[in-house]
Amino acid sequence: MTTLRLILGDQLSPSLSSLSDCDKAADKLLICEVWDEATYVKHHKKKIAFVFSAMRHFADSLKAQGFALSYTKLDDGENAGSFKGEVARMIAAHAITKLVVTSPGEYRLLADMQSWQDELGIEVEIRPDDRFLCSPEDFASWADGRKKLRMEYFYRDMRRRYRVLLEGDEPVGGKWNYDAENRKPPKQGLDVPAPYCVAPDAITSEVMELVESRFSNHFGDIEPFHFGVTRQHALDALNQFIALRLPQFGDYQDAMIEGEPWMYHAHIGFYLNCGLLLPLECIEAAEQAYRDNHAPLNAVEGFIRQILGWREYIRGIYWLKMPDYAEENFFNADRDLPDFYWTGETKMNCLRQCVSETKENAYAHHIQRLMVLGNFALISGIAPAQVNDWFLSVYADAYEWVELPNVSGMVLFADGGYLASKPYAAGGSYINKMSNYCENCSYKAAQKNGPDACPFNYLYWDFLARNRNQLKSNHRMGMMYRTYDKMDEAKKQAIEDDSQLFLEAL
Ligand code: DLZ
Ligand code: SF4
Repeated sequence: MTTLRLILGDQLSPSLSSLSDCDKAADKLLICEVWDEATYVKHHKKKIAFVFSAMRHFADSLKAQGFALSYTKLDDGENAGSFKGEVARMIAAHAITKLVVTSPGEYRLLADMQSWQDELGIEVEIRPDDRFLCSPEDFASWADGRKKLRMEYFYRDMRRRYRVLLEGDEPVGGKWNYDAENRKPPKQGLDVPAPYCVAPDAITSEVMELVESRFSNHFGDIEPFHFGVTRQHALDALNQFIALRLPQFGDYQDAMIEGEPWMYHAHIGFYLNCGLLLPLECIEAAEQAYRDNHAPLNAVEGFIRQILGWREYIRGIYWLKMPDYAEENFFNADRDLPDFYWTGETKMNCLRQCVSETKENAYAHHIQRLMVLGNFALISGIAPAQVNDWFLSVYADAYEWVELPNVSGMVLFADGGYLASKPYAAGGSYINKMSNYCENCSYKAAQKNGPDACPFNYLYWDFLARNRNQLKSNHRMGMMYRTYDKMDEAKKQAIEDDSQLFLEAL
């Protein structure tokens, strides 16, 4: 009568539900590096190295606490290559009668696990992942009866439920949302602090060699590697963000500067999404910084909204809408993802910068992902499945529960407006306003048509024209269609011709 507790690579939290009643003397724990997980999309090398190193460090910390943990390395001769195969090996070796696991972050795995009880012939208990602040059941009852969901109302409920940034029952400062204050363009001479960096230790170095040899055909640079890989590192990264970056996080949330991939963002998504940090401790640290007069309200509220509001909201949508959500394609977009998403070889400097930083860091900040990489995919009509695959594989913080709704819903509007009220499409002038990328571009941001014009400019209007049927009843798009309709025929023709020429050359 032995219980096995399986811990996945994004479940590196001691408070995990699958461990809550663990009997150290009797139960077995399993953490395993498996080929299936490392290759179901071709993850960035740095992402695999990060996850494996964090898994190995977490396993060591559990062993040091006296847990009977088996760890399977990718190259172990007997490695079965899949979670189910590894569980089966444990059953054969240790007379396991029951498996306990915390519900995984991806639908495909949950569906797989639901068949294990029959296939493996032992009791399988899948427990809720209570590291999140809103359960799928709570979210479903919040969403029940609403035709369209809006994050803002969900977020207000969460603020009240967790009593975050409240005075009595009202929001601190009188407003729930200070987003309007969070769009300052980058100033000359901003002194952006260096990001949190940890030199690779022996475990990380070993993993880096493994990744270099086994995943050499995956996208991305393995060096330099400076992510944290332990709970203490993750806490240090959080504290460094609160101390050095949070005060300006709000102001420059949408700003992009060439050669400054990290800006004032937190870069804690890697740690949060694999379990090395928990959401409430990040929220509390930020609120404390406001109460201590260390950071202004627009920054603190904006940061908290990402974690308490947006992160929980999109996870709720994921579990509410899967598996159909992965198939959504409102605009019937079917163009292949251009090669430059992998190579960075394009004359468009904004895309070149964002791709090359992604390749180097397995990271790009929110507005690079949304307004440059995502916006381009949206307005040029790239097939959602390919865009989703790209985002899921290249970012070290990406798991499908977080990636899919962000990309299909927020970036591509592929769900037709279930998650967002309008497509986040924009021409070159927004990128020009919020970045200095256009200064070093072969194209001219101010030029609207012709061979030197910024492609975002004509592609934006072409996107509206192409998708008029789908968008004409969206009242938030009305003004843009009225502007388009006022253009003379020659201008409309130039938009169509330039777009066709450009898209064919992709
Ligand atoms: C991302 C990832 C990778 C690359 N490799 C593993 C692995 O070998 N073993 C593991 O337990 N988890 C890995 N992960 C994280 C899983 O993909 C993640 O737990 C599931 O997708 C559920 O969110
Ligand atoms: Fe990007 Fe257009 Fe600016 Fe070039 S001009 S950097 S393509 S927005």
